[in-house]
Amino acid sequence: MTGADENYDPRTIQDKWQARWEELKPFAASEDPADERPRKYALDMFPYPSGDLHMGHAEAFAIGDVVARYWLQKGFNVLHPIGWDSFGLPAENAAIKRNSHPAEWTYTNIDTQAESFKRYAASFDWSRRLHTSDPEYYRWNQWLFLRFYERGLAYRKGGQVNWCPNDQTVLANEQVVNGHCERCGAVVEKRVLTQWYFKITEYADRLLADMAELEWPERVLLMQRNWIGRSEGADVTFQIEGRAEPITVYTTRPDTLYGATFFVVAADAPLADEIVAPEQRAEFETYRDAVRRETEIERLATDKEKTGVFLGRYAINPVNGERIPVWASDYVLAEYGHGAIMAVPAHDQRDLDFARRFGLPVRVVVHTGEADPGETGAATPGEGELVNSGPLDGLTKSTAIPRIVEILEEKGLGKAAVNYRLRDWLISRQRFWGTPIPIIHCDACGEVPVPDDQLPVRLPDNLRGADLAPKGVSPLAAAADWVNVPCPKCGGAAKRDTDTMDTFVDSSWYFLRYCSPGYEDGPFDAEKVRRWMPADQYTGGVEHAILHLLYARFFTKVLYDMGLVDFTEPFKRLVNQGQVILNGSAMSKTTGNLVDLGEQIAEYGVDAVRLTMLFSGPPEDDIDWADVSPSGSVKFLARVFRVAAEVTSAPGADPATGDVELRKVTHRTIDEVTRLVEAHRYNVAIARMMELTSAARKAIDTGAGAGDPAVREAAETLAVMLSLVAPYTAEEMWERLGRTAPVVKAGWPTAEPALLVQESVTCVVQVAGKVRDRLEVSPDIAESDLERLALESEKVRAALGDRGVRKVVVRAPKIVNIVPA
Ligand code: ANZ
Ligand code: ZN
Repeated sequence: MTGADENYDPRTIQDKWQARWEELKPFAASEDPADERPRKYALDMFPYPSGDLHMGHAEAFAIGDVVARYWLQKGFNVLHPIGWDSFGLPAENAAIKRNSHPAEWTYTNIDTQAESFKRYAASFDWSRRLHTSDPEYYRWNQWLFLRFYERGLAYRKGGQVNWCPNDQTVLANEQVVNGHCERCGAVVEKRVLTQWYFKITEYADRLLADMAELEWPERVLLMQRNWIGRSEGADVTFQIEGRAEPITVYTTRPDTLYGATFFVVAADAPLADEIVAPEQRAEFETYRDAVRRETEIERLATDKEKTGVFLGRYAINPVNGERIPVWASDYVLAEYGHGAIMAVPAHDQRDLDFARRFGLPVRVVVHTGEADPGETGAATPGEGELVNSGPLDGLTKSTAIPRIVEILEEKGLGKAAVNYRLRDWLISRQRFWGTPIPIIHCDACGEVPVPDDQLPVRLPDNLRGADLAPKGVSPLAAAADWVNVPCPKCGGAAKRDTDTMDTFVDSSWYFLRYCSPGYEDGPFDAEKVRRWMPADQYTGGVEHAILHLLYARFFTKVLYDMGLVDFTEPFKRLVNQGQVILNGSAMSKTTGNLVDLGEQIAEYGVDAVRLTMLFSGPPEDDIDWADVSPSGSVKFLARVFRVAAEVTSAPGADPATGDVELRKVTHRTIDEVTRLVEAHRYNVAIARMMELTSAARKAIDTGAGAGDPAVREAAETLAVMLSLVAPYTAEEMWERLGRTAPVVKAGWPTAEPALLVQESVTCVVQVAGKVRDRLEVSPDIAESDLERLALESEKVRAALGDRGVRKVVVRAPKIVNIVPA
């Protein structure tokens, strides 16, 4: 063994093995029916091709890769695919700037990212690669749209929608974050437009109920639950004087019905316009127009003074016949419940603010023991005893609710009701680079679906540059030769729908397409999907907690109802990685607070970057790149590499004849790392590998020597374990050890139970120099653990009495000396 051989040179190793893996294809999932290995599906959220891979990708894909490689080592037939979410606005904006076609920018970036992924040693089955902007893919978006359409789950309706003035397109509610466009950050406006929707509300209950079977982070489930926003209450009908039709309101507090002192209709709802009295119309219209100009943020701000207009009408309280004035205001939303409310100022803060602003009466109907809200300005929403409420007097809030619902139901004045915050998913966009909606509008026949055999409806390829500039209507509208087509039904002159689909449609089912890419008879081969799905683990960012993850769950349920899949949840287990940040804040090109992945790799090598990502902490934590040490990772890799390079025993040497102490460390490491990897505690698993490396080093230098079979066993174990984290180094170690590539298929080691038996040692605990207790502890107990155990000892506490501790001296594992204050 020469010195040069023992040098760790990441660049040479990377080049060598990247080329070899291209030949070996160790990561192809097998579809061979004779392959009896159990299957696992490791899914990563597919990237948007915004440029080259960045640090965020490097983290997410390092995590997903550990999972896939672990399963491969464990002998599973693993599906670990990759593709690109390649429709979307940035490509279009780039094309406008460069006077080119969005496809040019998109596919160039995809190629760059694909090369970088290969360099990064991501264990993908490249034969399944897909791009959602390929007609072979988006054809099936269109096909699925048409199936949704047939089932009444895709429909067009007019109404108020969110409009991003910057991107010049509508947005789904899910894409409006605190009143801002999720993509560009502009303040979202309201417009009244006719748009396409998917009826996700029909699945609200199932989306809630099925969460019980998901092994997902609790905070993601909570975000989905809140977004769906199920509430229980009652619908109550009020007559309006001078109007035949009664008006229904939704309330979560029907028990407070006797405390309703006024009535409020959403100012921008058609109902307000319909019922306003002639003498109030002018004032109302001025107010309504102002409300329409408000952004969602202004509208829902709780600290803003309440505004409104009296509509000159009265509603009749159904239980006591009382006449209460009807107002219009912006704090009632047109799109929630029935767009109208009974206002109970004593027990609802918004109503109280409104009542105080306009001098409306406040009547307490639930006695909570708190001060009078009319005087304090603080509503009392809590539990209490009912007063001023006829048959409800003396009941508590929680018994009064079912009682009043019963009374209302008997009299036909109301009924129990459930409401959701969730709205239908608005999917049409007025931009070019997306899936054309496969509908043709005919004056004679109305909406006519494009027949299946005419799919895909391809994007026209003659639009480029300035043709794509946002103009409030889809750029496709300008492509006359594309838009004007004969009606498929009557043959008359008709026009294509010119909107494209939200790109979240593309990502709602791509994981199914991976199971049978290239399939031509449908979006996926049901048989293959049955084999692989649901995905065993899904890895990606928490920013998708609501958007993508909710939509994908919805799609899966619809496909289940269509009989196309036999499961109702797509992702059993979800892992959300944290962000890679720098100096305490998010990385960003504009502020220059940025670390370039390519530069990190050039400087430290792929393996060190991957190792650093995984070693920095648990996957869900943020990584501050200013606090980590890629050069420390390089040193560790060099150290572990040298251990393998120095082994002199022959492959297959019987470890049973080797040094028992080292073997014990090796097998304890196997046992612990297995459990740590299963629990996603990769950082701790790596720490264990480092300890084993030190033990092996010690054995070579001052113990059994490089020829001992136990040293080989330790080195081989390290190579296999490291193949999850630092694949290039592991592969080179494996080869140096005289084994055959690829190491990722070497098989995960199993710990020998006999070597796990831990003797204990007796630790003496002294207080002020006197022995007070004896603890049986593991020989490799950490100092901090030992200190804690000693301080927790009853005998030690008794000896300390009420004295504090000045100092603790720990000599693990044998002595702890406590110096009292
Ligand atoms: C009377 C009442 C009394 C209410 C009380 C609350 C407390 P969630 O839980 O979000 O479903 N509401 C109903 N429709 C509304 C709309 N379109 N815009 C604004 N507010 C609306 O909230 C339901 C409650 O929000 C309903 O119960 C209603 O006010 C209000 F002491 O009715 B409540
Ligand atoms: Zn027609």
